Amino acid sequence: MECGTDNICIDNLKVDFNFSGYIEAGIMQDMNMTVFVENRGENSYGSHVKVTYPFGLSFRKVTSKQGRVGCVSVDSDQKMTLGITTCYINKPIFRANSSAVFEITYSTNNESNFDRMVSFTATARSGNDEHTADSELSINKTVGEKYAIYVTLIRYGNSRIRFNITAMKNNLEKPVNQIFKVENDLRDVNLTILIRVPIKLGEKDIWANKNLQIPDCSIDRDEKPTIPDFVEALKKHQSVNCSVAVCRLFRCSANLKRHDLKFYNISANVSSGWIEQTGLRSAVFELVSTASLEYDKNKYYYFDSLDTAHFEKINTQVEVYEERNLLLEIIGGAIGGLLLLALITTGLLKVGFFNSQYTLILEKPEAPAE
Ligand SMILES: [Ca+2]
Repeated sequence: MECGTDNICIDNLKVDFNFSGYIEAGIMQDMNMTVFVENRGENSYGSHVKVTYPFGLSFRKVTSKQGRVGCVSVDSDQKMTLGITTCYINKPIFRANSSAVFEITYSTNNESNFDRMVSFTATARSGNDEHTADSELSINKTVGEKYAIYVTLIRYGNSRIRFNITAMKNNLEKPVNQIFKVENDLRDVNLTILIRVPIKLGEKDIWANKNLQIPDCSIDRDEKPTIPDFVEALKKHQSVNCSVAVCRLFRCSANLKRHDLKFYNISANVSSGWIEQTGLRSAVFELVSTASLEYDKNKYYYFDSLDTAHFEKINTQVEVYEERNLLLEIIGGAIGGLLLLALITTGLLKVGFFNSQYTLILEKPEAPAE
């Protein structure tokens, strides 16, 4: 035997485990737990590791990385009980000073609804009668569990409207349609889409309808601009956004299924009344609405860590122009044309163009007479 002179095999098992990353419910729908077992003592017989795992996970497979391993597993079938995976290591003898590494794959199903923290334990056992005192036979780890989501915001309706400011006494209106599309790719999710729409510049309303609404959204509040002197700001950048205008914040709660699409329409008439106070007679203003996503960060994490997909803006160009006086232009054009004609005629007379032409015409009819 390899158990020393006393002929008693005293093993010294140590177990540990970790997770590859975190629990990604809903993406891979698989999570891997890597288990490390060492025998730092003498030969160990019938050595095995018991892993307990929460309700909602199903045992899929075990993959050996080092040593031999064979597992059986029973999933939990109700919330308060645990699943148990039992893995035998290098059966029948887990030799002295050897180690084994294996990966257990559990899958999460879409319906599984964990608590935020999920607990796992691994316990090593053997058939040996004695174990050294410094054996590390049990370990418990808790893992945060979040649902991966992938939601994108896409804008529709970058458009252009035109206002003729010479006719602006009438307070013109032009229809505008700004649309945000929300696309949910990975899993069901509850979230809120926040939409900010400029509604007031200075004392004047931007939209003809003072009570601007977005279907499926509620009005949260009207936010004051951060830049009080909008006239100065708009001289530099003709962007009518929430820094210069009062913006209405809309909250749109959405319960989106996987692959759901949802559209949010800002569809109303822009009135021209606010333009005069800018002092600009000819400009292209950008009327900027924005949308962003809000979700429970304790429950969900964004699949793609890029923040860009969380935010989108729509610019509607509001072109302002002054009508030129058409009659004056026609008269001006006619006089100019006549002047040019006179100049050309004078020039041609000077070089004798008309004389030579005249001679040519006079000479022609004589030819057939001969
Ligand atoms: Ca011994």
